[in-house]
Amino acid sequence: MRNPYAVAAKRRSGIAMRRSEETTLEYTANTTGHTRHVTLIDPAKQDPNTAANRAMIAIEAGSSMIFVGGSTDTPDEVVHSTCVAIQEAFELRAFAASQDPNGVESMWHIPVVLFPGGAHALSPAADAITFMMLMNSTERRFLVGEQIRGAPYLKKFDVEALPTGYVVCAPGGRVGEVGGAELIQPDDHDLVHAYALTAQMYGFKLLYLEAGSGASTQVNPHLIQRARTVEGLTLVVGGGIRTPEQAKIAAEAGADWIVTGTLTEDAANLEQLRTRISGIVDALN
Ligand code: 1GP
Repeated sequence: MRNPYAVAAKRRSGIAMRRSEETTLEYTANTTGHTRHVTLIDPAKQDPNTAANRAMIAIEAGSSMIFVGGSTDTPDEVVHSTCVAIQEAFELRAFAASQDPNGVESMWHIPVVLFPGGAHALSPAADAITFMMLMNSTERRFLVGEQIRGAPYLKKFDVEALPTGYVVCAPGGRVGEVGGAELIQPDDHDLVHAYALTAQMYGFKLLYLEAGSGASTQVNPHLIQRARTVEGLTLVVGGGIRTPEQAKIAAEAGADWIVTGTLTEDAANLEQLRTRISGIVDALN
């Protein structure tokens, strides 16, 4: 049963609970038979209105989920206004589609999911959060510390937790540095398998293999293949994916979800963004 306080808080935020029939965890489980695409929006890199416009283009181009987060030091208020702007935009589009005989309302039933750098980057307007253990961090803070700070807040605001094992692979980028990660190297096949098994045994539902935002090379497909052999995990792969060919490599290796962020942030305009995301999504089908 839903927490009435959280429902009221979401309504006050302009969130009309578009996705009440299916949990986000159910949505992320791969029952579609093909790899889906996540658009990552970093609230530190654009204003909320721009974020909402980019998110709408991403969905029109075939993206199936929005992650909000990325930077390590974005304050709550900025994350929250970005989530609200995206939710309101999707709500309006869903309503418009419901009034149009040719409209497809369900295409706007897209979860807006926090992808936090820590317990500071939260919002009650999100549908869910990748509730992550940075499994190969050497720092307690990223293994369990930030999670302990964030959990009461998420409970209070009824933000659904997606239990996620987050594993940073070389080159790792800023998240590898800030997170104190012992990077998984391209030939660490047994090690990534051990991490995947550990994630499964902890009961995590998602395993996110991350090369780092803007990485010069994507996660080695052999690492994805090895992680794929562990059952019961939804496999999310991101970092350094910029072309349809790269997306296809990750999809064929077994990724359930491909995340791209940088290609959205550095698109010259919305039409270029549409072309880029369509190209990636087409390569996954
Ligand atoms: C970062 O995996 C994501 O967490 C996306 O990376 O910015 O390189 O697309 P990019």
